[in-house]
Amino acid sequence: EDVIDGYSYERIESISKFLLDRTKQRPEIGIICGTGMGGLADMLEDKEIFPYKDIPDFPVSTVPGHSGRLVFGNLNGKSIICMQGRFHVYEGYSVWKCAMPVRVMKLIGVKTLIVTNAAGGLNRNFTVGDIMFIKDHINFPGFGGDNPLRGRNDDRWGPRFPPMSNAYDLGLRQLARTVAKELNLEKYLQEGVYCMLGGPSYETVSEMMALTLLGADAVGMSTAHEVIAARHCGIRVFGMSLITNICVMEHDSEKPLANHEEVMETGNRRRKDLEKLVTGIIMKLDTV
Ligand code: 6GU
Repeated sequence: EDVIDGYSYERIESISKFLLDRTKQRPEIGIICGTGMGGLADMLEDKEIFPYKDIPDFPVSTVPGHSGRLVFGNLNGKSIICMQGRFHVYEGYSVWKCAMPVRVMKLIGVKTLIVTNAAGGLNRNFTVGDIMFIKDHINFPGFGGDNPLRGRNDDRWGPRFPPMSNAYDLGLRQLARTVAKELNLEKYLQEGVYCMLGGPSYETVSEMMALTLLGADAVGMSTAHEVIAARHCGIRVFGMSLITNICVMEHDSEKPLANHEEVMETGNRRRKDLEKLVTGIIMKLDTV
């Protein structure tokens, strides 16, 4: 058989059952923490922590700066499930495996997913430390046929050919803008298109220029496949990128390129603001 089976519905059901048997929490909000943003999970109260290695049939994440655990907890009385550390294609996992935890969240009862990531800024108006609300994505691996929904479709998740227009919920973005205003974070605020590439190498100058021509404002190595899986099964999505470095788009430039240390450091510097933003959004979620 040449058709991808991925994780069957039943396999994901048994993963979610494993978790539901071990926690009384029934979160309707999920968070995926990007590089350097694991503090989002740390701020939860009454945490119940499941390291990926202790969850049967779960992959394990291998990147420095990513803890690799599912955290259940409360934020001002609201139950949350948080992926502290995500799976990346460059670790060697297929996109459908990387996106699988989103389906676990679905069976746990998640209705709204907040995804965060560290990204390189392509838009010339961006500066390091900006927060970009994602209004759309370009799923580059998808251009080549590598989509998390590739393979047999199980209609219990969603349709064979799901639309991806309005993948990033407008109502949630408007709410997030209000929260950012209240927190005086407007000066760091951007809104734009996130482009996912597989990594792990950063982009060449010519590749960055090509992505800019395509309309991308930021580039990173995650998120798009998770959002596709979420939209497929009817979870609404809010996404934001922390701009950790600015892409140098000149050939023969002496300026240094992005490095993982810079990405981590910017994450640490703006962590508190991101946490406040996410908390504020979650507090107001009932209103949209
Ligand atoms: Cl410049 N590129 C990619 N692909 N991912 C990043 C990045 C750049 N900066 C942070 N993450």
